[in-house]
Amino acid sequence: MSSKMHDNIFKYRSIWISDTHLGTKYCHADALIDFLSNTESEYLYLVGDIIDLWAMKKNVYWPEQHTQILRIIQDKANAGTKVIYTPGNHDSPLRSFSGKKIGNIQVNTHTKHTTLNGQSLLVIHGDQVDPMMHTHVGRWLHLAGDIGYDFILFINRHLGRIRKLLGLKYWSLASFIKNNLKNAMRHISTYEHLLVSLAKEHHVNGVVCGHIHYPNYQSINEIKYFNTGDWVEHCTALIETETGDIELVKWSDMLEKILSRANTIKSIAA
Ligand SMILES: [Mn+2]
Repeated sequence: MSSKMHDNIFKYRSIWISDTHLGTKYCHADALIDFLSNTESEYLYLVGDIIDLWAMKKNVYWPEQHTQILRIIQDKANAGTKVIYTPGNHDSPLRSFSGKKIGNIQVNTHTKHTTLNGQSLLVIHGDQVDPMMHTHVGRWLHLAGDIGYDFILFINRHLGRIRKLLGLKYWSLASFIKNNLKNAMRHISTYEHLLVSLAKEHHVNGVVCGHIHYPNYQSINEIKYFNTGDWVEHCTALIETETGDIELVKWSDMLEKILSRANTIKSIAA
């Protein structure tokens, strides 16, 4: 599927996306192009790690679709969508533009959004509170994230054989991963609580962030926590409906709706 299906535009008051990691091969660029082309909003928040300047230092991967994504965003800004970019740790050099505009795109390290029903939300990438960012474990986790699942699957396939060749006893990668998952879940929970504390310091009703690639929403101590997820794995976004409610949306679900609507029209026509 490609680009615009005009009859199926999803209209929202606000959209938040983060962690698209343009400039790496991990970005699901086709899905992101379709999402951006099939949605309209008054506000579009880019909640950090949009362009992965950090990864591009090591290796530049920039297919045509990545330019197209930036162009779609730019066109939206030029057409009147309020586009606000709150850079993350992978695009932190852009933080030096805080308070300024790049074209029609407003850059801020963090910002405040008020929903139609009066809820104030702090919008921030989130690495600012990440305690793991500066530890060995944190760096290792981030590195593992960068290497990705392909590598883990590759190891999984060959590890048993290699260990046998080396005369080592059986060692379960599965339980190793499970233990690491437990640590990861603890890390996520710590992160969520730290952002809620930050929201409290800013005297707001909630916080919208990204960074840990874990789409989620919940209330912690009466503060709303929203994480947009990412476009590396989940292809998710947060949206504010035209009545002021906030929802987590998945591109795959939206695509299914578009396709089933198209099929209904086709069968009516036939
Ligand atoms: Mn990040």
